[in-house]
Amino acid sequence: MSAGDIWQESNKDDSILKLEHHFSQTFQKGKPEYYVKVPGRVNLIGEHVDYCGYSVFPMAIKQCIIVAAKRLSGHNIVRITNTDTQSYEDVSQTISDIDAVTIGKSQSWTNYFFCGIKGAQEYMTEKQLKTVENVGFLFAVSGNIPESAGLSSSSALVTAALISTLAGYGVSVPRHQLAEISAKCERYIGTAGGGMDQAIAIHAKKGFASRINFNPLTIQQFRLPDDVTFIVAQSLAIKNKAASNDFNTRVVECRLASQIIAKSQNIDWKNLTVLSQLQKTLKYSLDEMIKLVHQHLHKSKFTKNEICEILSVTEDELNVISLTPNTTNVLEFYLHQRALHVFKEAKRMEKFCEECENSCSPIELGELMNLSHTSLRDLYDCSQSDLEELIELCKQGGAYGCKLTGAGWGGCVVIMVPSNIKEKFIQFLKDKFYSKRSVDKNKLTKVIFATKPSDGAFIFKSPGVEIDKLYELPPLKIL
Ligand code: NG1
Repeated sequence: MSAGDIWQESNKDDSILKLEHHFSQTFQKGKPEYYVKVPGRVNLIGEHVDYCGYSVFPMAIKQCIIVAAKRLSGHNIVRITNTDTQSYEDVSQTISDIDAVTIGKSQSWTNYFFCGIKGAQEYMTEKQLKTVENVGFLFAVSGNIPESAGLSSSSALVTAALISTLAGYGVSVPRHQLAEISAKCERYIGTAGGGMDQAIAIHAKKGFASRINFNPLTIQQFRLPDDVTFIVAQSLAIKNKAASNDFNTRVVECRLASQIIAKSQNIDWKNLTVLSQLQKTLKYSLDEMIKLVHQHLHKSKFTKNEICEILSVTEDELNVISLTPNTTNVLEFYLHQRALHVFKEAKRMEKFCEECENSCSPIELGELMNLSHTSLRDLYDCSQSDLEELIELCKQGGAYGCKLTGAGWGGCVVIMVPSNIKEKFIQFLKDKFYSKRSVDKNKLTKVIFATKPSDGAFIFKSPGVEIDKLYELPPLKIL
């Protein structure tokens, strides 16, 4: 998709019609002016490495968040409603009162949405764009990305809120910048994510998986083997990563690993926050980095006191330099295992891309996915018993490869199977895994489904609505 076509033709399927109906019922203000659609994703390889600066390899899925939007002239308020009224409350808020500190205090669905609005406002302030006085919004949201399942529902929501707000203010932002703004503003919720989810949500291309490189953000599209199908299966173990400090503890462990190795190499460690930066500074290969892990990080746990001694800082200093607000109470860190996972996963990711470009053998690609999962389980310690049961069954059912996708500790697995066994495989998991759990028969297609690489975010206007003429706002355009 080129940078210019974030605006697309109207696309009125059933979900849009339902959303439009909900919008009109709730706000009693006629029809939405425009819609923003943002997909979820699965990550095929490169797990828990984006926040260390290493490349990832996700693809967008067709499950998405859709926002129906209308601008309100003369009001500085935003009203947000969700089609799932049972689970999500409506909210009305003065836009200028949305602030990062309050957002970080709870993980309500509207706070994710506020992250996006806040991100849009900050971008406009930073670029000294003329703020649009007294313009508010009506937003109706619908979505079918399973929540807290590692399919990036939160980033899709934040990104949809960001694009909806910027579009409403008539601000043009290139796609790569949208991804960066969205990654930054989602951190207000309290997790120190690396940017994979927002980048794929914005840059995905139908039919392709994307290699996403960071610093600077670049995207390369890759074809996957023709005769395979990717299946997503939920473990049914729910993990809300913003509600615990597990995710941030991993981010911090990787940071501490890079700082301790940096100190051992006489490098100014205080400014080193990610492992890829350390590698760049040292000009070492990934294999050389792996050697450093073995030389300088012991396998047993590091206590906080020990880390303070090695880095010659007080606990208070360490809290400020290296930890996040929700990890200052963590007393034990596994640095050897986490750094080893990151460097080996970065190597696997490179191999995966080479394989896609060359022989594209499903057996080789599947093996790399399996190795990735084993490392996530054994070195990164972010698997979970239901996930493990599912992984074992996938292997028995004839998968080429399978792994947890996203942060883990529950959520989904992504499985690559030969296309000709797709139906049989899904039935196998239904019989062996889901039949033992109470899953409503009508919901089975939501807990296990085949997926294809889908397009990234786009905006489309309601048919017949002349957006640019509605208010005296700048034209709605995103580059
Ligand atoms: P999930 O939990 O699927 O949203 C998280 C991070 C990613 C990445 C993966 C692990 C956020 C928004 N997402 O994904 O950036 O680090 O874990 O590979 O923090």
